[in-house]
Amino acid sequence: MDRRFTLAAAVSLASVAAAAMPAAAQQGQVTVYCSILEEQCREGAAIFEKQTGIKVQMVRKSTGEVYAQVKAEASNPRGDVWWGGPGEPHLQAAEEGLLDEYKSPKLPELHSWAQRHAEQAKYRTSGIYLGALGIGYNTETLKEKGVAAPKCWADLLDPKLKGEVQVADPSSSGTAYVFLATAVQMMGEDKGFDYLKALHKNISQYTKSGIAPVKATALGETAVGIAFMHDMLTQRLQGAPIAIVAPCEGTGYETGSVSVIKGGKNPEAARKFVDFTLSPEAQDINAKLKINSIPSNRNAKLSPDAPKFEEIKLIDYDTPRWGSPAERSRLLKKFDTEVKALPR
Ligand code: S7P
Repeated sequence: MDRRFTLAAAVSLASVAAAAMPAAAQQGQVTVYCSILEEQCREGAAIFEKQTGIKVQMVRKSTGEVYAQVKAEASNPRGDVWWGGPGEPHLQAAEEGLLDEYKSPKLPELHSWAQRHAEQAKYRTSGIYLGALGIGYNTETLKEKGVAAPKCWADLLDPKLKGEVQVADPSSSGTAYVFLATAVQMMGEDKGFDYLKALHKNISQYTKSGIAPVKATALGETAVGIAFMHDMLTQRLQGAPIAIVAPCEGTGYETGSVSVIKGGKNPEAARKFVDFTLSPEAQDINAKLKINSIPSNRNAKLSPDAPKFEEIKLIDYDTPRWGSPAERSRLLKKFDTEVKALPR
């Protein structure tokens, strides 16, 4: 038999067989712990699978929950990538040796703030978006209750708002941790905790996820929610009677992050997924879903509706400091014992 013919036939048969196989079987898989919103996670997975043929196993959890899971799984990591959520839990995980260093070739396409974030983290996490923290209130509910519209953090202490303010729990939610760190940084630790204790009297519940207070405000289940301004804007663009406030005293902000989990089973696919999250294709998902955080890739679409950072009084928020293991663990413990445990 002609050996060349046999080889050529074998190669061509193999290509036919490969073409008939599902793309995922050819390219492997990646497990992504996703801390942005469910709809963003789903859309991202679909685009990435189509682009690469790599099958995405997506698990959506709040940022603090993913941090706890990655830590608990450290001796046998099950996740490959951690996509999204404020930077502090990512930084804590990085410092604790739970994340891999990865210098994505996409980094030069990013805004300088995102490049700085990656550099400060020794490339164990990278910045994908910015979002400013704010107050949202349901205009109809507030009117019914005869409460003046809040303009400042201090206004949320109004006794008329008893049981009418929602924010998430900072242990599970990255959003709420940014709120806790903002209060401490803006007011000083003692006054910040005094404020949180006073606010506690008006809190109806500390929700697990950061987005829950936004949805509750949109539905009028709570009069006031504390969360990222762009998430409240999404609800307003969908017709909810939500007004958005950049607090008069100033506010903090998040650096949304992405990281490769150390010891994951699919490191190559993980790095590809990180490259994807830093690309305009992934970051444009936000514009499509009307989620108006500020993308880190200079070529990604910035929605004209996005909250204008230059018009918001931002504090000099120190993400690396509040993301250090010592500070984050200490603040969370103090919040649990000195604020959450208080009667209301
Ligand atoms: O991209 C929208 C966004 O809200 O998703 C993340 C998410 O809400 C964080 O959830 P937790 O607070 O529950 O951890 C935010 O980082 C981001 O702005």
